[in-house]
Amino acid sequence: MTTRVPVVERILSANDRMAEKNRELLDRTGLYSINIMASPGAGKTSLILKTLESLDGRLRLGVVEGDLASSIDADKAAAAGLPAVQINTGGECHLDAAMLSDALNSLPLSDLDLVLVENVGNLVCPANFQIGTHLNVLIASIPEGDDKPYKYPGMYRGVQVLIINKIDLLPYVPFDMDYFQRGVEVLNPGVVTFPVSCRTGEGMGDWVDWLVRKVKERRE
Ligand SMILES: Nc1nc2c(ncn2[C@@H]2O[C@H](COP(=O)(O)OP(=O)(O)O)[C@@H](O)[C@H]2O)c(=O)[nH]1
Ligand SMILES: [Mg+2]
Repeated sequence: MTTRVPVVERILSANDRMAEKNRELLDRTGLYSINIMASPGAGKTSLILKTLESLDGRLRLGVVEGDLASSIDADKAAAAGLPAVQINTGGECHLDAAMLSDALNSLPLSDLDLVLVENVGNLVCPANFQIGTHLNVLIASIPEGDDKPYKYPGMYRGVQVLIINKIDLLPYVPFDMDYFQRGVEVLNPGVVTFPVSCRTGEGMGDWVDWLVRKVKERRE
């Protein structure tokens, strides 16, 4: 008697298939890409602008901005001299792979090294949608409070880099860094972490040096 061996295949959703296509396009063009996620006001746009400044020409950046409405963030990136595309999601609380695909088509990909994607600001939906980028980055900021890893575990689990922004506010805002980091460690042990201030520039050197190494490693 023959026994049937169950074959379990991952059935790709339409979004995952589109995310794979985005990744193929990015890889074919030799581009590295980052999905930046955080709550509203944590400093996503500020990180993009400060990263541009700190890179000082070492990488050529393009920007995709995701918001429910307005082109405020893409306008800021464009004013800083970056090729930028704004996605307005209407009511959606996250970017999806089809939206990123449209945005990539509007960027001069062959002139770029790195695409920074600012996802819609919240700590829930973006964690559940792959868009095809290479790296997921979460920005936590000091005024949000030290309990967020405990309250939004899904977001903290799925990222490869954690940026702790607004460290210039540590003297003024109650924030127990040990408590925060213990919460992160349970969800995402050893996650690469950069404490920074986009206001003063503290910590930005370590972040951009790491980023430049990451982009170069992929090319070798
Ligand atoms: N004190 C301080 N404020 C910051 C820092 N980074 C960003 N901000 C401010 O936080 C607010 C929201 O920043 P923004 O980059 O627009 O956040 P986003 O909504 O995540 O894109 C703005 O008023 C920024 O000037 C920082 O490191 N320190
Ligand atoms: Mg923003």
